[in-house]
Amino acid sequence: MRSPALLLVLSGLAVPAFAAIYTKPLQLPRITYDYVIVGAGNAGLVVANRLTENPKIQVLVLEAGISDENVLPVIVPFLGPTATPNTPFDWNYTVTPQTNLDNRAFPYPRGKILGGCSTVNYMTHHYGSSDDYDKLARDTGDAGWSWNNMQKYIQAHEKFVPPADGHNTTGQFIPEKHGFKGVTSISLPGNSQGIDARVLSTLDELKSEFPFNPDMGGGDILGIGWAQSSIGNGTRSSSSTSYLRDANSRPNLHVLIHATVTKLIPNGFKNGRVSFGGVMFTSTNTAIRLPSFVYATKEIILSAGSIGTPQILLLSGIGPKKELSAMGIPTIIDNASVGKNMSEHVLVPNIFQVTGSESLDELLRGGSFLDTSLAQWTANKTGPLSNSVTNQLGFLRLPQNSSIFQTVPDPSTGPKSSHFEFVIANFWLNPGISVPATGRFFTIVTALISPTSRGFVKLASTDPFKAPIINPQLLSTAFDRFAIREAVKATKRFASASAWKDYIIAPFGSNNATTDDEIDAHVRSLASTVFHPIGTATMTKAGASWGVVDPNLKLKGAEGIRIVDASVWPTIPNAHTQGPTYLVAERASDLIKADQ
Ligand SMILES: Cc1cc2nc3c(=O)[nH]c(=O)nc-3n(C[C@H](O)[C@H](O)[C@H](O)COP(=O)(O)OP(=O)(O)OC[C@H]3O[C@@H](n4cnc5c(N)ncnc54)[C@H](O)[C@@H]3O)c2cc1C
Ligand SMILES: *[C@@H]1O[C@H](CO)[C@@H](O)[C@H](O)[C@H]1NC(C)=O
Ligand SMILES: *[C@@H]1O[C@H](CO)[C@@H](O)[C@H](O)[C@H]1NC(C)=O
Ligand SMILES: *[C@@H]1O[C@H](CO)[C@@H](O)[C@H](O)[C@H]1NC(C)=O
Ligand SMILES: *[C@@H]1O[C@H](CO)[C@@H](O)[C@H](O)[C@H]1NC(C)=O
Ligand SMILES: *[C@@H]1O[C@H](CO)[C@@H](O)[C@H](O)[C@H]1NC(C)=O
Ligand SMILES: *[C@@H]1O[C@H](CO)[C@@H](O)[C@H](O)[C@H]1NC(C)=O
Ligand SMILES: *[C@@H]1O[C@H](CO)[C@@H](O)[C@H](O)[C@H]1NC(C)=O
Ligand SMILES: CC(=O)N[C@H]1CO[C@H](CO)[C@@H](O)[C@@H]1O
Repeated sequence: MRSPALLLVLSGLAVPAFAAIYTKPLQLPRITYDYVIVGAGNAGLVVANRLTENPKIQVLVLEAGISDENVLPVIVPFLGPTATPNTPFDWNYTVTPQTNLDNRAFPYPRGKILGGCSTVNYMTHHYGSSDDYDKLARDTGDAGWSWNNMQKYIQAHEKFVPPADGHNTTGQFIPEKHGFKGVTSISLPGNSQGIDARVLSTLDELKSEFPFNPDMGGGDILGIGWAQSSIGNGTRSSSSTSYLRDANSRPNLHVLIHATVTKLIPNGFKNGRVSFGGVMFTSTNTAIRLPSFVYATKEIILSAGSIGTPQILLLSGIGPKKELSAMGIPTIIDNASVGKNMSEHVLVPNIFQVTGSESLDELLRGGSFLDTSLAQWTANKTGPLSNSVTNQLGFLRLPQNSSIFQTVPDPSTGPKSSHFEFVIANFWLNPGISVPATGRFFTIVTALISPTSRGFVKLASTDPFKAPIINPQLLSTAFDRFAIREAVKATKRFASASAWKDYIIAPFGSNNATTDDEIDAHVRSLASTVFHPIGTATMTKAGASWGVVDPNLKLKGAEGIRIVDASVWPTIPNAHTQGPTYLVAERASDLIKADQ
């Protein structure tokens, strides 16, 4: 997706400069703050915004990455998939070779930029099932995490806005479930993908298996319906363009970019526990790389994400003593759970060859269709580029009588939750593998939503600039392999509806699989992830024998550190994970304020 037009548009974009952003440590007006937030990502900027609502509270955010100003691929929605992997705003991680995926290793992007992953993701936005939150409340013994209580944070977070094409959205969502006065812009699809009517007709023809869901936003997630995305006015809405922009003019909020945090520093004992107050970091924007220090008088908020957070904990001597000792790191808090129980949504693209000229593949090939689409987007933020990658998605359950349930208990978070997901796209949607030079494609992406495999993140080196080892151990259980196989079979039933008869020519490549063995081979050769890691700093009950944070998100066994990001979710929600991360960060802000 490279074209000369990209550069032209880039130079013509006028995005207002951020006020509170510093680029070198010496520019910081102070070294002591009430709160130091590590990571200006999805969650970190929510907390930064909420805490600085009180003008007396001084907050510093340290971010390893760059500014998102004028970075076209993270502004134009359909270009989102070009923002990673291996770009100047990606951490460029790779997973270890995956035993159950033909020993393939593949890129594992994470945003290294203001807004973190909310700036580089595919913008699908929703919150998960009510079961997800009610299970979290049960598992942690804190009713504050229940769906009943968490829904008020949807009102605080989202500003539901009209789609880019201004179409009549009656029947595509349920207004009562949404917020219209929050911070982050959310909207329904802003451009037809050409197949919208075929999808709706399929939901009608095969309604017993694929029922229409009138609102995919959250709570009741089963069925297939219109996708909601973090897009407003045909432009990406990230935690940077929303929560940070919103707090830009506050003199009590400072953000330092190019600042990689390397260690959390203890400053004594409090209530019989190790207390932390210092943060060590290294600027990558100075001639000589020397460590710098800042101090938090109230709390350090660790929001470095599911990979960065365990890495920083381990570098600070907080983690499994055996592993730390083996690396020569003195153990400050022995906790076996740090970096463990990582959970992911496995993704498999199921691609079909199609007829006609409706598909959007030409956009990926960067020809004249991309040029005219960019011109349209530049002129008035409409057209195919104003839209995300999908117009319809859905969450589905395995039948109750599935053979796997004779040996494995149902791992979904409850009866209103799913086992797998469909993401429907009218083009070649195969993350990491380029579209062939010719041909037209339609993709039903399947994702495993209730995985039982658990992986881990651990240090590869004591050098904070070396990537940690990331092994999600995808499809390492019989349940996971069964569920993804059944998900692929479901796409074949979906594609057999009459609406596709004059559209689909044939399955593409290994999607021609019919037997279980062939389907398993198709999965092993193509599967990757939806980039939704959670669980590496799990929340458990206070006093539990495992877990990293208490239900109030305070680091177990420590004073002065709270963890606020996707890593605290013990079980992966029935959602793409930015929405659940936003809600956790909104409630975390209330919990922090309550302790002031
Ligand atoms: C390619 C991709 C596509 C995705 N698509 C979707 C989607 O369509 N919908 C959806 O809901 N979710 C999607 N996700 C997932 C979702 O975006 C993430 O789950 C969520 O944003 C994570 O938020 P977080 O706050 O936990 O972490 P992040 O947003 O990653 O924030 C962590 C921040 O900490 C910084 N940091 C890390 N280490 C350090 C350090 N040592 N020092 C200083 N700073 C540090 C990082 O640079 C980053 O800015 C996608 C993710 C990716 C990568
Ligand atoms: C990731 O790769 C890109 C492209 O090679 C590079 O510009 C960037 O600096 C890399 N990021 C990191 C964290 O190494
Ligand atoms: C939108 O469509 C609904 C029914 O389909 C109709 O009742 C309503 O008047 C329409 N709204 C506008 C603004 O046209
Ligand atoms: C979107 O556009 C409308 C109308 O032009 C404007 O009022 C609004 O502020 C814009 N929203 C954002 C988030 O830019
Ligand atoms: C991983 O999670 C399970 C519960 O799902 C728990 O029993 C186990 O102790 C956890 N492991 C670690 C190392 O925390
Ligand atoms: C946006 O611009 C395109 C041409 O580039 C035009 O066809 C379309 O009508 C415009 N849309 C709006 C809402 O102004
Ligand atoms: C499950 O039940 C349905 C009918 O309710 C039946 O068609 C199907 O064959 C059953 N599947 C198994 C694995 O028993
Ligand atoms: C399915 O496609 C593969 C190529 O991906 C091909 O090798 C195989 O022969 C095809 N099988 C059938 C039955 O068409
Ligand atoms: C698994 C484990 O070691 N968990 C521990 C994490 O740290 C807290 C506080 O030290 C302990 O209570 C947990 O048992």
